[in-house]
Amino acid sequence: MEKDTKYMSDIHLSEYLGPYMEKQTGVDSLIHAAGRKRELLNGMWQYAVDQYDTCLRQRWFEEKYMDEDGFTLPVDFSFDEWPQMQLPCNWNVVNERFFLYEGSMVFTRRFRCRREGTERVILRIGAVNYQCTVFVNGTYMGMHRGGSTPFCFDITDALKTDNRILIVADSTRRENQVPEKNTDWFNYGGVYRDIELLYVPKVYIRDFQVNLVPDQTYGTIQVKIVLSEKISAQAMIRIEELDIRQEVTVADGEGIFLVVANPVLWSPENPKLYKVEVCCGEDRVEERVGFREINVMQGEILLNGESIFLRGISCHEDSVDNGRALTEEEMTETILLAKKLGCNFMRLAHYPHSEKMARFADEMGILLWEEVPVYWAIRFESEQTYEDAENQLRELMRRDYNRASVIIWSVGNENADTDARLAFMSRLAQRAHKEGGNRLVSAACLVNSEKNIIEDRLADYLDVIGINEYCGWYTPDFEKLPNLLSGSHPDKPVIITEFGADALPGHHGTRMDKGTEECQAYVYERQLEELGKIDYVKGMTPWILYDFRCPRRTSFLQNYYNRKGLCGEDKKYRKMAFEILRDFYMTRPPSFS
Ligand code: GCB
Repeated sequence: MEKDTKYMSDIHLSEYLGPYMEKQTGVDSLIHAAGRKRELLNGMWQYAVDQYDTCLRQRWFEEKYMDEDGFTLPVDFSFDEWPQMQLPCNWNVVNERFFLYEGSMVFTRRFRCRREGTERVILRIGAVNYQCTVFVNGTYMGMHRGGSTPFCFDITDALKTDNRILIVADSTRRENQVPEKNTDWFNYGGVYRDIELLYVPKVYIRDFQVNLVPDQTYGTIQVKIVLSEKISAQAMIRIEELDIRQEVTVADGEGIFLVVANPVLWSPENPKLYKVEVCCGEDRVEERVGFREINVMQGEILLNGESIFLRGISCHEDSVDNGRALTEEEMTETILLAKKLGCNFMRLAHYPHSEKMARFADEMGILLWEEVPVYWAIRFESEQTYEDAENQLRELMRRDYNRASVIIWSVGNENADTDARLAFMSRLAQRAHKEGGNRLVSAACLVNSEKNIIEDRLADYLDVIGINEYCGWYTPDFEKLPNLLSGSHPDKPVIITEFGADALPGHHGTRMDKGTEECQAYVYERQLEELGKIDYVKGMTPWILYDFRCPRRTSFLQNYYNRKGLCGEDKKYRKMAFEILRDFYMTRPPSFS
C-alpha cells in the first residue's frame, strides 16, 4: 500500500470498531479484589473529547510519530499536552461544556509499575459508561460493555517500567444496549469508579465466595475457592473470631468447602461482620462477611427464620456535584437518610450502584435490592442484547456475592409482558437463582392495567413480585388501588417497588395541585392507608428518596429533574411526604404484616 493512501485509509474505515469488538471482556475476567496489594490509578489524567472516535480509527494508542523511513508524521493528538481531569468522575458535572456531551472521551496517563518478582498485575476498573476500550503501552487489552459493573485485564505482559495507559470511554446511547436509548435518568459519561492495579502471585485466588448454608440451622458456612489455574493446592480458611482454621485441598483449581460454625447472625439491627481469610500458596485474600439467611415461605419473607416487612425506599445514584460518581460521604449519608426515614431496606434502582454502597450497607445494617438496567423496552428478541444483560447481571452478582446486605437480585423494571420479554427475563431469573448465592430473585413488574390486577407471566420465575403502580399520579383514579389490591391473589409475597408523585421542594398549594408538596403528601397518605391493610404486601420501596437529574423532565417545576423525591436534590430538604412515610414506618414493628 502506498504511504499516503495508507494514512488516508483510516478515514474511509466505517467498520473501525470491528477489531475491538472481537476482544470483549466480561464476567470471566473478574478477579477478587478485597484484601490484596492494590494501587489506585485515580488522580489526574490527560483527556480529549473525541467526538468522532478518531483515536480508535487512527490508532492513536500506537503513538506513531514517524514512518519507517524516519519521516515525521502529522498527528492529531498530543497526550502529554492535553488538559487534565481528576478521575474517577462523570465528565458532565466537571465542566459545563461537557454537560450534555454523549460520545467518546480519551483518557491517558503515565504510571510506574511497582511489580515485584513474578507477580502479575491486574488492571481493575470499577465502572465506565458504557463502552470502554483499554490500551497499555500501545497494546490493545480489550473492550468492556455495560455501564455500571467492574472489569479486569491482566496487563502483565504489556508492562515496562514506565507505562502509558489509554482508555476510550464511550457513553453513546444505542439501540442494542442495556439499557436502551430511552431511560428516565441522566446518561452520565466517564470512568467514574476506581481505577486500580491488583498485584497477584503467579497462581492466585481468582474468586472466593462465602455464605451461610441455607438449611435453617445457621451452623454451616460454605466457602468456594477458585484458583487462576487448574491445579491442586492446599488452602487455609481462617475466621479468627470464630476460632476457625480449616485446611482444605483445592482440586483442579476449584473447591467448595463446608465449615461448621456458630456465627452471630447479620441483620439490620445487628450488622455483625466477620473477617474471613483464605490463604493458598503465595496468595491471600480477605473479606468482611455477614452471615444471614433469606428465604420465602408461605407468603412470608424470612430473614434468619423470622418474617420481616421490608420498609424500603428506592434510590438512584445521583448527586448535583458528582453525578453518579458519589463520594463515600455521599453514600453513607444516603444510607443514614434512609435510616432516618425508618427504612431497613433500599432499592438501588435501576442499575448496579457502586460496590462501596453495598459494603456500607453491610456495615451500617440496611438490606438491599440490586438491579440490572433491563429497563422499559430493550431488544428482547436479540441474543446479543441478552448476552449483554446476562453479563451485567453476572458481573453484579460476582461483585457483591459476599455482601450480606444484598437479599434480592432484580432482573429488570417495567417491561411489557410479551413472549420475547418472558423468554429473556426468565432466563435471567434462572441465572440469578443459579449463581446468586441463595438470594431472592425479583423484578419490578407492571400491573395488568386492562384487568387491574397483579398479573405477569414472569412471576412464575420470581420469588417475590415487585409491582410499580402509580395510583393517584399517572393513574389518576385512587379507587383503582383498593380494587387492584383486593382483586389480586398473588401466590408470592409482593413488594410495591414504586408509587409516588412529583413535588417541587417548597412549592405549596392544595392536594389537588400537581407538583405541590401537599399533593405528593396526599398520594402517600392514600397509598399507605391502602397498602398497609394488605397481607400479601411484604414490603415497599416508594419512588424515591431524593430528586434526580432527568433530561425528559422539562416542565418549569421539574427543570430537568424527576421531582418524586421525598427530599430535594440537595438531599437535605425534606418534603412533607417524608414525614408521612417516616411515621408509617416508625409506628410499625420491623416484621408487621
Ligand atoms: C417508573 C420508572 C422510573 C421512573 C418513574 C417516574 O415507573 O420505573 O424509572 O422514574 O416511573 O417517575 O415516572
